[in-house]
Amino acid sequence: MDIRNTSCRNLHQGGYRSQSVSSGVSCGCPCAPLPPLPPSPASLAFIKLDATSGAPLPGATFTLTGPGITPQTAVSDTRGKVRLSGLAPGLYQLRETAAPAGYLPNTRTYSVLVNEGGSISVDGMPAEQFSLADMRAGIPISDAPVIDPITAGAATVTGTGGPGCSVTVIFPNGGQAAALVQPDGTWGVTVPMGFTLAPNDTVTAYQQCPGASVSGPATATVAPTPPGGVRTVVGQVSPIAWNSLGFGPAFLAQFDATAELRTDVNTPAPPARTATVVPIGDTGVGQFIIPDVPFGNYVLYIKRPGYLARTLAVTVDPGDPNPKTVQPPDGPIFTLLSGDVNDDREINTLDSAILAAHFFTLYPSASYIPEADLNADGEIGLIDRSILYANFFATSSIYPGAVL
Ligand SMILES: [Ca+2]
Ligand SMILES: [Ca+2]
Repeated sequence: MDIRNTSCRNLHQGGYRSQSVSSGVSCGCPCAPLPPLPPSPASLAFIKLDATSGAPLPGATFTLTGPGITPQTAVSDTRGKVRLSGLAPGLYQLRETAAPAGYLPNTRTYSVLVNEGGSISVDGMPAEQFSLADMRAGIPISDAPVIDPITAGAATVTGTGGPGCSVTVIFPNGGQAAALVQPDGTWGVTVPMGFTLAPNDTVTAYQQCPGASVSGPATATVAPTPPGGVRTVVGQVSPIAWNSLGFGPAFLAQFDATAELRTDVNTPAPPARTATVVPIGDTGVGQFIIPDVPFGNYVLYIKRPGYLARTLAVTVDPGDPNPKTVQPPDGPIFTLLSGDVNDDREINTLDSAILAAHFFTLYPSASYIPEADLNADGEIGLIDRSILYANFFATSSIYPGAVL
């Protein structure tokens, strides 16, 4: 059997082709190549025109890109002149990246060839004969809005634009928010619920002004929250008048609870970091938002007059998202138990004595006290006493993770 043929067949079966082998012969030229002449930087200059009138058109932005160069940008001046200088020999691409207001941008990409001798051609035509005209738009195009710098976790996106124009913001999750530009030229939208802006996210905004078409996009990249910064601390609270009996939205509207970050359970942090618990629609749940909390260790203290305080050790540090959501160990919502009339974190005879002293008083009489009106119905009466006795001897220790 011929081994070479077998080998050859196997190679072909494997899908390979034979290769030619380099002979290794080098060039016999005796002289070294001449060193290249230093490239002579060239300049490309051309005129930007109004396509209808032929008049010079200022305010058009051009960008020149090419291998190994930083993109170069130039704007046409009052005489319509555009100048891009310092060009080394090579092939570049020229594009109009922004048209003046009221004009349709020229979308073509032009090839710019800079020769060794410094002469330039555009799309094969001598640069001296090159000019570029923009069509006036049938409808003027709105200017793109300006987006203010955004940091990760921001709750709002703001910027400037034309007063009376509308701005639409597109978020990385596809969510949109729109706002009217105020008379002072500012606008602001809220980041969609359930979405948090992360570092390096891109936010896009468009502007549309009355009588004009939609602008091109404006974009902004989300910056990381600076170290040593702050976080917004948020959480949810729900009242429980007695044991697991909940109360509805009408009750919650009167549920004047506050959430506070303290340096320890008995010491409010200086300055005060307190927020009111605000009802979330008709859900029967309220939300607190404590902004600008510096990194550190805190005790979260949630209190409604007449209810056992809820406490929780909370650490705010750079690893936290913004906003930072705090929740108790037993679920997403801090529930509060009623009957602690004197606010000593225990429901006992002291509380019942105070309630008895204010028995059968009605809001807004001087003897009515909200902390004894446990079901917040405007009357201190039998229901409140029943609630208090149902919760008798309960202390803040019923809450897992409580700081006592
Ligand atoms: Ca008490
Ligand atoms: Ca009552």
